[in-house]
Amino acid sequence: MTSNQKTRPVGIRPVLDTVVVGAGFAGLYQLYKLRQLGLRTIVFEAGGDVGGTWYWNRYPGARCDVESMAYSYSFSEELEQEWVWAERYASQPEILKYARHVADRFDLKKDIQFNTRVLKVTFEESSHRWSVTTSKNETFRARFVIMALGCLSSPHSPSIPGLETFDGNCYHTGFWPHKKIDFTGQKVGVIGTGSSATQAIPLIAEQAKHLTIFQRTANFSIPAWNKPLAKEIQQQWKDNYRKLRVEAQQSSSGIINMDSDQNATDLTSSQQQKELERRWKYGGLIMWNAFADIMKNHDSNDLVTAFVHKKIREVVKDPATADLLCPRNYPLGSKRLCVDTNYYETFNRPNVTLADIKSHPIKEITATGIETSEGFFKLDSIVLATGFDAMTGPMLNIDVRGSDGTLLTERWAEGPQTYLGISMAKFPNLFMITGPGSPSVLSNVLLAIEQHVDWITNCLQYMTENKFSLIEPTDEAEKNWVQHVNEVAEDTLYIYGDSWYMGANIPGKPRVFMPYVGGADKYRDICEHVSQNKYYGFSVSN
Ligand code: NA7
Repeated sequence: MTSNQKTRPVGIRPVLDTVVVGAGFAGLYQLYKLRQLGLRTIVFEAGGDVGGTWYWNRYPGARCDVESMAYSYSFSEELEQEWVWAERYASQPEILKYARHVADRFDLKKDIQFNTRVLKVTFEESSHRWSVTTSKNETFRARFVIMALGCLSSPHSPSIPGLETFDGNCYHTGFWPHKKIDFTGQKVGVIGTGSSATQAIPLIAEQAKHLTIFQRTANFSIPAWNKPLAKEIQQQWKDNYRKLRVEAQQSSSGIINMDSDQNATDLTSSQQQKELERRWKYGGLIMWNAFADIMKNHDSNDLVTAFVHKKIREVVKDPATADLLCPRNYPLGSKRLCVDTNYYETFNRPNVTLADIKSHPIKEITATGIETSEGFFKLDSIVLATGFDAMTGPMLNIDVRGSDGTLLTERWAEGPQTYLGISMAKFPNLFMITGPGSPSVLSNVLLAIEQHVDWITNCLQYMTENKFSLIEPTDEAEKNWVQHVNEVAEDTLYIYGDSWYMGANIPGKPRVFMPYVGGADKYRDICEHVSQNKYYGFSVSN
């Protein structure tokens, strides 16, 4: 302890250069980069360890829907070369192990305070510092705040009457217990049929005595064809990583082999079917970009929809169940595509029932089960696979107050207002990693994270070198960006799905398409252009 620390009154903390909120993949890499700049940084993390999404989402079958060789950091060649992935798509335990490995390898944990939630961040006009208050009732001051909160970190529990009266066990996929849950011999109900549910359902069905799936909206799910990752494939990636990373950065989706440059309308019917079969056999998210016009042209989208319906009917033996599982009334891809292992096959099991709660809504949950307008389902456990208050929820859960007392809740009342999804007018020196208005969840998120962290780090270096103390976007730049984000979305079919991208899954949330759909490659160019032109659209001052 230095003499300075000895005499400091209790409760007063030294002024930091930077506070980072969150120790998932974004926060970890941001800390690594800030250290290189020599900035004094503390990371606050609500969980008990690193990993973010992969720390919390421990439900059975949790797995990334981007292939493991691509869903990994690119900033360290040594890390790239030494890490060995076990499967084509990494499971949650393996990804969490990877995050822990990164934290240990780069000695990051010593600057992270775990089990500490940031509750309030306030810009202090007098000192031009952010004051950051945590759940441990401590307040820190910092020049910069970087929100590394994740896009899907605020679990959403539905307000179904009686939910709290249920006597059995109730779990949320996004807040899964750390101990092993055994459903053997139980009657289990899963509410929801999004990505989390489609991954969990096949495994729960293998254990449970009986599983009932309460489906409000059928989702499109594409087989992952997951398998152990062959050594040769892994080596090919490692030998070509630099080239492949650049290729990914220069693609619209941030994922290689995914984008298409051919419109369905330019192909014959047999060419269309051949391409769809090829993508189905490859598996996973690439179905989303089967044709260049899939998210632009209803007819092109309809033919991919019909193809997936055909596949569902080929797998699911009971025609009525197959029919219920066929998604309708919204374009494929406008809600996040699911990537599964044996999802549709599970409905052929004798111990699985699909309950259609669109036609027969849930009336209430009682101590012993779920009452729908069709009848009563007696249950021992309920799994809420009901998603997240996505993209804006994590920010709005913190009491954020900018200059002139501006409240984030008021600023975002009609939907998120950001410049580039990275910064906001009235919130000087505050940055968001993969915030609303950036491609984030529409691209390979790890790539999106690295791009934002690099951009923010360069910006802080620019500020420091030029002795600037404050940076924030102008109102005009922010307004223009929000308008651009909306315009590009309105030109696509994305806006026709009641998705979490649109905020449609949360009652009362403004319906705004939140991620930037203009392409990760194009977006990267825009960010470069901004920084290379003296942070065009920002006002910088000392
Ligand atoms: P999602 O994709 O938001 O799925 C949530 C599911 O829960 C979806 O099927 C919803 O039906 C259903 N849901 C939500 N609220 C209710 C209520 N009140 N009653 C019945 N059903 C409800 O979340 P996930 O966790 O699966 O996935 C999130 C992302 O994580 C995913 O997209 C990947 O990127 C990874 P709805 O469709 O709203 O009718």
